[in-house]
Amino acid sequence: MYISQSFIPILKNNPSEAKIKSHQLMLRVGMIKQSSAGIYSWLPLGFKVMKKIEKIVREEQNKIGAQEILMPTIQSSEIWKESGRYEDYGEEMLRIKDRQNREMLYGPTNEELVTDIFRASVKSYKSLPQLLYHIQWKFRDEIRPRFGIMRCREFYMKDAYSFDISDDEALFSYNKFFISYLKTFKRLDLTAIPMAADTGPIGGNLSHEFIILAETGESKIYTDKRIFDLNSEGTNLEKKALENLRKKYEEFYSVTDEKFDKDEFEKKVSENNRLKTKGIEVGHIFYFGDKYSKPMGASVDLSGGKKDFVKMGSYGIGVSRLVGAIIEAKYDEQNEIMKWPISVAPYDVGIIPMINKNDNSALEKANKINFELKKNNIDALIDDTDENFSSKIKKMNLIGAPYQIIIGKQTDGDLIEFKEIGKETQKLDITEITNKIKELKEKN
Ligand code: P5A
Repeated sequence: MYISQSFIPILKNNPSEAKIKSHQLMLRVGMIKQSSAGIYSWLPLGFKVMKKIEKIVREEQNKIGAQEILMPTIQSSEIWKESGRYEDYGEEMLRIKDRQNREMLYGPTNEELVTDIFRASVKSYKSLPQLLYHIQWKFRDEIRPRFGIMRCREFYMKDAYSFDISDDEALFSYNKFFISYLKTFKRLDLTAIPMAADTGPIGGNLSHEFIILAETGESKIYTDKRIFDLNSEGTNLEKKALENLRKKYEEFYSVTDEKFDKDEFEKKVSENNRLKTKGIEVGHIFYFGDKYSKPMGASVDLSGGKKDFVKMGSYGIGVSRLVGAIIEAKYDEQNEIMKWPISVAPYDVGIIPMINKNDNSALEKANKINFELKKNNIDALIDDTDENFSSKIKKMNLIGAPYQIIIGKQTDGDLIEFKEIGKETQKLDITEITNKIKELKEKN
């Protein structure tokens, strides 16, 4: 893709209304455009990144046996009255009336709707467990939408729901999502720490938020530094293995603000391992048993002839928020360099030819290189404008393709100037370059 033909509306300077770096960068390189308070359009660069994140989230859901569905954004108030949340949800819920004067709403979450789907067709314990998820827009009329897409009113969420026969089986499902979240965030090159959290309007008594550290985050966290050394490597999806994985994490004190207890923190964590900081909540999982299944009558036949309400959990990932969270974690604001992880980068490589008025040879060379890259499924953005070299580099550094190819006076013969953004330039031939990028893409 040529920059001259792309829709990447870059601003010369940082927009003054943006207070945190992800919001600044997203506006600066035209990833999003605000359409009204807390509501955004996604422009090509931002949309590309979000779609790549969505793909990874989907793959990791499928790996634990969750099945994808798609529920609508508009819901009937009836099911929310059944669960008792219609009034409780308060002003965050956007309520709408249709032409028959029926009360409808724009879904802030889908516990009721998915329970309604489940109860209509699943009748026997033999069909359990069921793990269902969808990736869909949500609306919450946040009192203070801020920080761009980090806390907005309309946002894109992956929400999953589990249905099980017993508490014990339900915790097995909970643990499947626990590992799936660790793996998802790792593929996005983020370290997200599970922290015991409050359940708020979703309900239940077991819950973890997945938090990435960031000074600009809205969640206050208290944790034991040693938790950062843990990972899920080598853990399979068997019940016991998953139980042990969660135990391994829960051994270390790690909580959000609402769960914080100073005495417990100081008792359990030695002074040099204590970390009080801020973070961004990128995922949140809940176990709430029969909170929805009981009032909504979602029960199944048990083996002995009795019936019981199914035990449920729900599991959310902020897909659109993750775009901002990755920027918060990766953007070097001082040097104005963004480096997207290759797994979600809007382009794999930026090609920067130095173009002179009377000499097209650099652009021709760029086209040839791009042809080779394309053959290997490597997506490049070529700066074909006649701006000066340093402003081209600046622009490409903001767009954040993790690799750059520079075609200038130095380019002689088959060797091409290639660099990982922010690092030293190397001289490689096109085969070496494609192999390097292909290898990295395959790993992710
Ligand atoms: C879990 C799935 C739920 O809604 N019901 C279905 C449960 N959980 S949650 O914590 O409220 O939200 C899940 C994730 O969505 C993101 N998120 C937001 N992103 C942008 N703007 C918002 N206003 C917003 N609210 C929630 C977060 O990543 C959260 O973890």
